[in-house]
Amino acid sequence: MKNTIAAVIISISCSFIGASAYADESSTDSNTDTDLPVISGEVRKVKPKSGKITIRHEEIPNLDMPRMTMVFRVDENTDISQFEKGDKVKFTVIEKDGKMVIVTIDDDE
Ligand SMILES: [Cu+2]
Repeated sequence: MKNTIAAVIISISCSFIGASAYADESSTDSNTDTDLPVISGEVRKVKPKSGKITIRHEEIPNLDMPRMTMVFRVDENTDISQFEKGDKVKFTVIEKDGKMVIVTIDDDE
């Protein structure tokens, strides 16, 4: 739960700063059961059998990560076989046991 506390502190400090880059994301606490920011990215490589997908991603505010290309994990319930190199995607991601695990991923249409 330390991450939750940190996230709350970050959003509080952002609202004090006012015109921050995260202002839009922090206002999306609507009717979803999670307030994870949705990240845009482009697929570089997919390994469906091992549950790994390489994405060139934009900034990830909840992981305090700048834009980069990296490998993400998906759990066994997430089918990534539909994706291929060059696909534009939108996804949410958490850190779990030191690994970046995708929670949701969809085509960016
Ligand atoms: Cu990254």
